[in-house]
Amino acid sequence: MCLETKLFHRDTWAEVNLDHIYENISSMKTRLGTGVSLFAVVKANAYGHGDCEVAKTALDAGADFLCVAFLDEALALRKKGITAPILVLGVSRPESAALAAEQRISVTAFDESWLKSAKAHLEPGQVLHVHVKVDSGMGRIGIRDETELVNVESLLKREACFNFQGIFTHFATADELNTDYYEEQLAVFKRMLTALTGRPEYIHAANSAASLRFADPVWNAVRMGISMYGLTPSMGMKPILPFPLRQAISLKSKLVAVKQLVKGESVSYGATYTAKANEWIGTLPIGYADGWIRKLQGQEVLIDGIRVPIVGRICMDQCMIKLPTSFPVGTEVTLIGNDGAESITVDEIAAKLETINYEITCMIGARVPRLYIKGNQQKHVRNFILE
Ligand code: PMH
Repeated sequence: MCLETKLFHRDTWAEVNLDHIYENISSMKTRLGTGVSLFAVVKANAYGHGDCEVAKTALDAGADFLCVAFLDEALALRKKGITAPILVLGVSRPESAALAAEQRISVTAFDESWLKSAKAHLEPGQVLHVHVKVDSGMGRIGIRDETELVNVESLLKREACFNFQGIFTHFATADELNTDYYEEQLAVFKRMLTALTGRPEYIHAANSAASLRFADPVWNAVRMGISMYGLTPSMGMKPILPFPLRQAISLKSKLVAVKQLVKGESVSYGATYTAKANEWIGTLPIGYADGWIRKLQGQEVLIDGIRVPIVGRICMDQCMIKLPTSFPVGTEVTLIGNDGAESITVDEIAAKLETINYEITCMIGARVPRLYIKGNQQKHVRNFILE
């Protein structure tokens, strides 16, 4: 029995090619050269790809740090044996400072009062690693005022319970071809840095888009997210990517039922699709509860290397496709990925849903097992439901 069928019991799964992730990181590292650290962004379950598998691959490929959004995501990585440095990019509760320090998890600070409160929650002798966030124009979190930054720096230096490990900002438009706003943000960040009396170990600003397009001596680390997964930060950037990105994720299913509808018979809730002639219809065990949302009605899938449409409304756990002819139950169907000469990219699904590729990989649900490919072989399966 192959690994795949032992570890999950419904024929819908996502394949994650860790070799591709490794290659994307290696290409970025070559581009960065020496002296610039790589922070691998594995928040949101590694953009839907699976946190510890991607984290391990990133570290193998030479990533220096991992980034997550919330402390719980960092703790989940620690629980799975990841000992590498981790930075929580978002807001942590000051009450969690002792836990973060104990687990050697770096946190983001963006005001003085947070640090004072965190200090009160640390145990004697503990040291909390802190990265200070500067809001240079994203308008999300961060220090916007030089005087406050100076006060934060002196507090961090004064108090032995803090290690001022890094300072960073985040760009709002680095993926847009017009660079005006990016340049303004960079100038704000540089001005803020000049207010400091010293420099922490890590200074980081660039996301994928900025690191794929620009280099600046002001930063000595980059935060690589979407490009690690082989996806372009924006459609506008596709023609100017400095190296090829290899999409890591595919989404697969199998026909679980095949029948012939007689002309005039309908399919699914609302009976919105009616056969115009005698038509072959296949059923797939994937639906909106897996992230394959109802707006994907009409989207094509691949079977035997050809494109066929999803017909009728997508149900919670199932959807139907129109087949050109009868196919055996058990035939593999590709919703994202390659089949023969045909391919459906994450970007195609994003375009269909009028959104960005980031949202597509994140929305593939926890009910879909992830099957990992490494060294060109099926390596292991992660089934979140049975964890
Ligand atoms: N750093 C921070 C602070 C981020 O929020 C993100 C992505 C990254 C780095 C990585 O960016 P990249 O994936 O473009 O390389 N954050 C988000 C977000 O909050 N919404 O979409 C992407």
